[in-house]
Amino acid sequence: MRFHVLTLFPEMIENVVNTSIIGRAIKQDHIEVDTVNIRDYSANKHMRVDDYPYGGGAGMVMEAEPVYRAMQKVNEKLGSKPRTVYLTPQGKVLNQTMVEEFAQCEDLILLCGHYEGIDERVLEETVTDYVSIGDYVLTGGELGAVVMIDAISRFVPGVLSNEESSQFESLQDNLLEYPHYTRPEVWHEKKVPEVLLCGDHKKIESWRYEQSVKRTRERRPDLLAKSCRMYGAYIGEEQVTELANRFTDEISRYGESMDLNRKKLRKQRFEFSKKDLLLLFLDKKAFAADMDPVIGHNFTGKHTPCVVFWAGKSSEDENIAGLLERLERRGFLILHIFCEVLDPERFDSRREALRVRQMLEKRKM
Ligand code: 6GU
Repeated sequence: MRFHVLTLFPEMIENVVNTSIIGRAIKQDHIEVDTVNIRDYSANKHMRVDDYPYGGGAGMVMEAEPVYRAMQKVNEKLGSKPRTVYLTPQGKVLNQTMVEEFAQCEDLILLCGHYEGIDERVLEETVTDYVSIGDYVLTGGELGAVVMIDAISRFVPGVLSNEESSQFESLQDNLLEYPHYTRPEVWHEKKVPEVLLCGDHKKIESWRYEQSVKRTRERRPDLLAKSCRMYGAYIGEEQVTELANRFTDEISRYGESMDLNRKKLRKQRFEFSKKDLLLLFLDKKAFAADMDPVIGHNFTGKHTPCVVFWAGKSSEDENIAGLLERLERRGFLILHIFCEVLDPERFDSRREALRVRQMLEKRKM
């Protein structure tokens, strides 16, 4: 991935990105960070790039032309117009889903403003996204740009080692991380929680989940309101089973798989709440005669959101249409039906998980 940073202070970017993990990623060619000094594109013999604001008021405004020329230079070099982010406190506040979305880009232009901002007209012509890194004001966009580069690069293959892996992200479930401990077992008379020494992974995982919820409730109740428990239920051939498990692991650290191929599970009753999310993976086998009655009859929702992955071509398929209707009658809100995505050769679980997360966020806005 390549970042192109347009700024009046290139050294501010360079000093940060050539350090630590991002510095290593650049040396190993996993990412590239090019800086473009907007001042080099000044249309003025004194290399001035700012002027007084029309209408009066405090401060200076960056002129449109130097920014435009710098931008054109980058676009010409690339032979395309990549997504172009203007870093500004007037932008959408950056979050982990946005970070993952930007990580899908091959090239990304980051435009940093200074003074009171940039002439609106050049922004209208060139900028695709307005991003802020929080509700406070900085002296310029450079710190925002390096924050974005750092957060995005973590998702570029090869940037993190196995130990640094981004597979289980804090925040992917809209939960904060649980507390961590290392040796010694006792420090300042404080003992490491007993459960972490017991060796029972199921128990440890469930303790960590509780701790995450507790911590999120105390420190970030706004996040907790957005978090939901994910259930990946599937019926189908082995391939669908594998894919459903892979997806459930990808989208949530604490996701639970439900194998509805097992008769026992199809008979058991399940009640889902508003805070759950049901992910249903169905191939054609799900509608075979011996599978009927299948899903829907033993599930009850309470405005429970539900996303369906269906092997067939269309959601109007008569098999699936009946099932969807039944689910809606039983208290589920069908958010989306992904058709023809269950081909194990082509299924990109990370990409699909991102799509579901984007959908959930849109819904909660
Ligand atoms: Cl990206 N830029 C500036 N100047 N201030 C900010 C910001 C960005 N994000 C929050 N405050």
